[in-house]
Amino acid sequence: MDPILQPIFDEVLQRNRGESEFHQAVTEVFDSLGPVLAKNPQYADQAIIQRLLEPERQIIFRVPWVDDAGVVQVNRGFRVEYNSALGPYKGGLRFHPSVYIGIIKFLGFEQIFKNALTGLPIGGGKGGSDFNPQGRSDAEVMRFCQSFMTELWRHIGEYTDVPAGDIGVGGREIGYLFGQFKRLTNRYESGVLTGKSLALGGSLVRTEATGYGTVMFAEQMLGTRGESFDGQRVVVSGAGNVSTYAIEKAQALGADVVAFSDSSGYVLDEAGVDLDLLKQVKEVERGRVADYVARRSGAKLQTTGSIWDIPCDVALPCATQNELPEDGAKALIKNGVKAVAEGANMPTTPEATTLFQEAGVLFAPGKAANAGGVATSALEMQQNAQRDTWTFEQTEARLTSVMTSIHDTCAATAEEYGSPGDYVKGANIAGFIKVADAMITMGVV
Ligand code: NDP
Ligand code: 2IT
Repeated sequence: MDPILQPIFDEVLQRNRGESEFHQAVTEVFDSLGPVLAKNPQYADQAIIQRLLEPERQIIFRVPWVDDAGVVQVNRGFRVEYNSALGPYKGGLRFHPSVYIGIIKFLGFEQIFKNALTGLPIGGGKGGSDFNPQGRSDAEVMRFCQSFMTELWRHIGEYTDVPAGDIGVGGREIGYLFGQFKRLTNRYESGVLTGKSLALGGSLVRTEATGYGTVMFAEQMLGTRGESFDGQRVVVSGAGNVSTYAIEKAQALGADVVAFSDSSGYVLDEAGVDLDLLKQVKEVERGRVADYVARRSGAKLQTTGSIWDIPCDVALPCATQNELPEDGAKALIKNGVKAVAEGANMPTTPEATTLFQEAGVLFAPGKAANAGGVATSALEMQQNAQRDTWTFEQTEARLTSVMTSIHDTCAATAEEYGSPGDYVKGANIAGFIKVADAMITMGVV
């Protein structure tokens, strides 16, 4: 690590004890910043790094609710309003039992740079709860969301902080959250949440945007080596929002997608994933991957081993953090993988990332490759502000141009700072400079 950054990192460890995912996300950014600080002494002089590391505001709250059996449950709610140099705090809410402050801070920290890369006016934030929606009825999810919003409403607003979905939070949850916000504030403020259903002022393409955007980015990356998705064999982890629409776009570009997963195991379907069946099982029935296999002859469910053992040309980790470790990278490289693009946030461990880069595999970090979701959220905010709705084609065209611009910015920045082809450095440096310059312009605030 750069000598200017090492003492700052030591302090990060000291002041944020036990938050291993946050430490990992900071290390990843710090590993890119040495040449930037050498070229731009004003960032160190103005303590930009120290200010960026400290969230502007962190809210932790009790979320009590009553389950269907009449038992009182207590969860913990979080909203980390990380950085608003470029616009209102913007980022998703995650409902998953693993959620604690270290996960929300890693996601919020990454979100600052990701949102900067979109070129749209959004700051960075993240929130969520350790609530586990799995196995809960619609009525339980509704009561939980209403209790969660009963605290959150006072902290958010279209000019302040605009939450959206993430793991465990989709259109259903956003609808319940919006309903309770409206009831508490007596304001139909569409721009306070994104990822809304169309009936509540949502945007076309927002559902598809993260997965589509990840594939668009990977397509651009493959293009630099004269390749495309057409005819490639693709493995996608996860079976949620990002995975489903990454599969849809990869198939549309002519790829052969043969595998997906959830936390119960992975499915190998050599005939090519039946996306209509996957959507029926996951989006409509909220089932498990075993329900897909039960209705699809030839598809096999594996509950041991790793999805990354399946030979493929392109791997798209789209489930969760640290799901692609060193062993997975070794197996993918041995089997000749050409490109890896992160649909999830920080799915590849640092050791695995290094292996891909050393092996010359094209590698797209999440803060660039999965930025299509939040970019389309910003487009939803634009439509809400205009009280307008754009067509699917118009919105997808904007998404395509944002993803192309992020790709080109990352590639050009990597080149400028002496690491051509290194999209990790390109993304970290370009995102950092955008936020740092805005912070300097505003003085010490
Ligand atoms: P979903 O809840 O729709 O899907 C998550 C998928 O990942 C499910 O298949 C889930 O399986 C699996 N998964 C989640 N946690 C784990 C775990 N600990 N171990 C194994 N599998 C797991 O979430 P999204 O698709 O929205 O999000 C996926 C990733 O993409 C996350 O990293 C998120 O932060 C990131 N992302 C999402 C964006 C969005 O717009 N939604 C935007 C940018 C990034 P199971 O159901 O069994 O838990
Ligand atoms: O990680 C992410 O970028 C998201 N979960 C989407 C955030 C958003 O505000 O749309």
